[in-house]
Amino acid sequence: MNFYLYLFTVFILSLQTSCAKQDFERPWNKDVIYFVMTDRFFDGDPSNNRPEGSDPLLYDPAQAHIDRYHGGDFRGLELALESGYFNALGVTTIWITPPVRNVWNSSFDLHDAPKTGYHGYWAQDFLDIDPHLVSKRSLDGHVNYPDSREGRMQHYKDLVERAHSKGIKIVQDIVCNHAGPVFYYDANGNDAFDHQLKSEWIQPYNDSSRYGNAAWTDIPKWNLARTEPGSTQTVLGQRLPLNGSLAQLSSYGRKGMSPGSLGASNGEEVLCDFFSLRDFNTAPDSPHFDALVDDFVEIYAFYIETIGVDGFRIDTVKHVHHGFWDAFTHRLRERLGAEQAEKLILFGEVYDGNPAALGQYTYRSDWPEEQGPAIDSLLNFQFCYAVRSYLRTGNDSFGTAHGIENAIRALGSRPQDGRERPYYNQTAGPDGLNASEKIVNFVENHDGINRFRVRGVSQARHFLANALTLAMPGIPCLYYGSETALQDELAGPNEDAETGRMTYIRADNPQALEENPQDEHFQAMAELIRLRQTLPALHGFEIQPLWVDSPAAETDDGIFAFARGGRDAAPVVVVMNASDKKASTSIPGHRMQLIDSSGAPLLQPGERLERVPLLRDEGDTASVELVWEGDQPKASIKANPESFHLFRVIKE
Ligand SMILES: [Ca+2]
Ligand SMILES: [Ca+2]
Ligand SMILES: [Ca+2]
Repeated sequence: MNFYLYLFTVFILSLQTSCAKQDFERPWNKDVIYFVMTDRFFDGDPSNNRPEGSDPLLYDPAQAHIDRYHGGDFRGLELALESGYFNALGVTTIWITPPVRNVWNSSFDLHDAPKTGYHGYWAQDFLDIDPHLVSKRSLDGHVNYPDSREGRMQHYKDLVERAHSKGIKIVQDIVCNHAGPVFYYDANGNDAFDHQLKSEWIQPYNDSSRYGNAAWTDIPKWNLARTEPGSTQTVLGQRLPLNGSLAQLSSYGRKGMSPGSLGASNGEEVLCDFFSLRDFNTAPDSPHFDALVDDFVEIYAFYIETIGVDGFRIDTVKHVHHGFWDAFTHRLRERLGAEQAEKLILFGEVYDGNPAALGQYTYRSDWPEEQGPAIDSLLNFQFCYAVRSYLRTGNDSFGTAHGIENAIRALGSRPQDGRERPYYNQTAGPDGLNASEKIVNFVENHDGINRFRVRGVSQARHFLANALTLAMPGIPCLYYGSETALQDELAGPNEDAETGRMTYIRADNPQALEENPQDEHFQAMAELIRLRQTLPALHGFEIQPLWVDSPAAETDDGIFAFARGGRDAAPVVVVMNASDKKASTSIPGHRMQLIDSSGAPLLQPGERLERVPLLRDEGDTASVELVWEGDQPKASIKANPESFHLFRVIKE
């Protein structure tokens, strides 16, 4: 065979195999997740911005009103995939907001402020894709998608396949806690939905019983209708035997909502409506429990098996009975079989900074009889809050990194309250990794905690926070727009706001898709992502905090340092300085001790630390003074203001 022809053949073969889902051999700790709100990424197809029959008020062509549709869609993601945008950044997984058909408007005060389902968390049909997201034709123009569930699912499947062909996994955001406002409470007893009355959307929490006046809604222009699917369906040639439980009022709690209950831990947070979103009654002793679990398992297994998605991010975990998660995760893994279950990740959202509150869901409620994992891992809100206390204090001031040290220690320790189990389940899941090893670290998201970079938070601080996320054990998750340090100027550091959900690639500036990868911040982020993937210590699991800013002296103000690797990989030392002055890993009389997580020296005599050069460097930005006390290596590493450093151990 001609050599060049041979090369070409190998190239084609490798392309073909990389398209197939089962060829993702990399474990989840080697992935870097990019979280995107599909409606806010890029409007690749303006023809779907006002689906047929929808209220035209719900779409904002200016892409300014935070509560209305901005037009972002699957085509926008496909165009970004094709342009090589995500590959240039180096992210390997895209987590998309729920793509299912939503209630399009939820507002008792429509005339003043439409509040729309652009984010995807208000399901109306769990087995259909929202018409705002899909196109009439495939990207190459060769396939027409019928205007039906079938056509919309085909477009979703094509999007997932396209991502796979670029080496990128897709994580779908799923909800089991609630549907959208699919029924109303007939508060005035007139057998009609008076949508201008708040009381018909939201009823006060009823502790003792259920409301008997719930009735299905039907307002087509807002896509308000009885939940689907209501019976067995066949989609893309796949028959889904369903009990129809989602379309039965008896499957819902119908207890109303109290504003305080969302932060409660007395059980109300599990039983109440989420504002006007209708709560499923997920109690394991309810008559419909098995039917409800099985319907969710069947529907979500379809997205894995037939659509090809690689994992689920699970919404509102703490608002669902723990026993529901036991049954759902077990039955889903059984339903998929060993081979698929091994590739799957299930990570959950529990809006809480306490590791005991987070980690409990990695255990089954019948632990210790059953040791295996329930939900694989959690979004690490403890880490998120800790990084914010350190780096997002506003006006370029900084806090302490002690909270980050606590979050690191929580991954491998147990509570001090006498409980016999660690915070996170250490029993490996089907993929061989445990909950600590798959913890999902992030510093910003779409909810009230908002973007990291708001008013008063510099680009440098934002970079440090993301660099820290990429240097942690677990799975780093970056929020869309963070690659160019997108700033939310409407919100400040101590405000609860969702204003960071802005459109990233704006309709009036589509060339940003090509131009942003040239941005310096983008390239610096891409470089760190590459380093995480190529240095085994950075995607490994071993970590040892080495230095946290001490109140004893000012010489180390703003410093945080830790070691990665040591026993399981060639060590890397990470040093960062959050202050606006030079600072070092030492105070008078004390230097940073260089040890791994077992307490053993990171360096042997004859070795030294060598700084990994980074794009963000301006000249020599850190100096290392290494001293030996006997066979114990210690270092005073002096770092420039607001700087981030990686050091490798090399022979002299
Ligand atoms: Ca669109
Ligand atoms: Ca009424
Ligand atoms: Ca609930």
